[in-house]
Amino acid sequence: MTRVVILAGGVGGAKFTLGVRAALARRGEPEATVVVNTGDDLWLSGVRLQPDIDSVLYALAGQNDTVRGWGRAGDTERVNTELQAWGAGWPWFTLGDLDLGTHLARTGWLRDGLTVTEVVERLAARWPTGVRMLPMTDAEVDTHVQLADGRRMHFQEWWTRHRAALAPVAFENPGIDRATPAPGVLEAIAAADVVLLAPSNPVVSIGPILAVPGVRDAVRAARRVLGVSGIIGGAVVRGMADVCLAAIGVDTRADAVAAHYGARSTGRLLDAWVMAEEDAALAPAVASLGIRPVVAPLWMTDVAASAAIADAALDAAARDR
Ligand code: FO1
Repeated sequence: MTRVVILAGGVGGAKFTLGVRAALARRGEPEATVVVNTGDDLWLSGVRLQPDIDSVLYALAGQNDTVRGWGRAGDTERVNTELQAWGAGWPWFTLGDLDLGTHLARTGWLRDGLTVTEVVERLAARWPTGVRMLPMTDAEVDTHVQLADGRRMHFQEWWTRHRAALAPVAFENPGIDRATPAPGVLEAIAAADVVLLAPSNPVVSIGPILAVPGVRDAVRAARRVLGVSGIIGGAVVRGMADVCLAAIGVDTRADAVAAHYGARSTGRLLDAWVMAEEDAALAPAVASLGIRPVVAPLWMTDVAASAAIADAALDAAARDR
C-alpha cells in the first residue's frame, strides 16, 4: 500500500497528477490526494476564479484546453465578448462560456456559505477524477507581486497582462500567515507514504502551498518527500518560473531549485530530487546537498511520459524506505 500526496500548481501540476494517477492505477494503489495552490485565485467580474484548481480538475476530467493550457476544451467566448463590450473585467483576460459556468457555480456556492473545500468537492463530483482534490486552504490568500518600479499588482495581472515582463522583487500572499490548511490537508500529508512536489513553479505554485501555516512542517515530518524538477536543461519548461526564481535569488538550474527546497537531513524538505537526463551532470551537486538525485526523462509529452516520471519517483521512494 502506497499512499501518495501531491503538492501541485496549475498546468505542470495537472500533467504530473495525471501521470501519478495512471501509475498508481497500474500498481493497484489507492487514489492519490492532490493539494492544489490557490494563490493564483482572483475575483473578476463578480466571480471567483481558481485557475490552478480548475486546471487540475479539467485535466483530470479530460475537459481541459490542452492548446492554451487553461480553461475548457472547445470553449466559446460569447459572454466574454459582451463583458469586454461593457468594459467589465480585464480586456486581456478571457473568460470562456463553459469556464464561466464553473466560476458561476463556485461563486454561488461560496455565497451560499460553502467553504472552498466543499466547493472543490462539489465541482469534482461531476466527473470521476480518480484523485482526491484539496485546496491548500479555504482562506483567500491571492498572490501579489511587488515590482522593482514600486508598483504592486495581483499575480494574474502581472502574469497575463504583462507576461511577467515587469521585474518582480517579491511575491506575497497577504493574509496567509493567518490562514489554516484546508480540512484534510495535514492529515493526508501525515498519512502519506510519499509526498511529491510536482514540477510546478517553485515560487508562485509550490511556494504558497508551503507558506500556509503548518504545511511546511507537515511535509518535513512526512515519511518520504520527493520533488520533481520543473527545469530541464537549465530552462523552465513553460511559464515564467525563471523570472520568479530570479526574484528570490535562485538560479534557473535543477540543482539550485533542489537547494531552494533543501534536504530533509538538514531540517528542510527533500529526500530525493527527480531531475532530467539533460541535467545529469548536476546530480553530484544535488547529492552533495544531502538529496538523492534521481535522473529520469522529464518531458511530460503525454500521460505515459508523466506516468514514467511518477514511476521513477515512486520506485526511488520505495528503495529508500
Ligand atoms: N492565462 C492567460 O494567459 N490569458 C488569459 O486570458 C487567461 C484566462 C484564464 C481564465 C481562467 C483561468 O482559470 C485561467 C486563465 N488563464 C489565462 C491562465 C492563468 O493565468 C494560469 O492558469 C495560472 O493562473 C498560472 O498558472
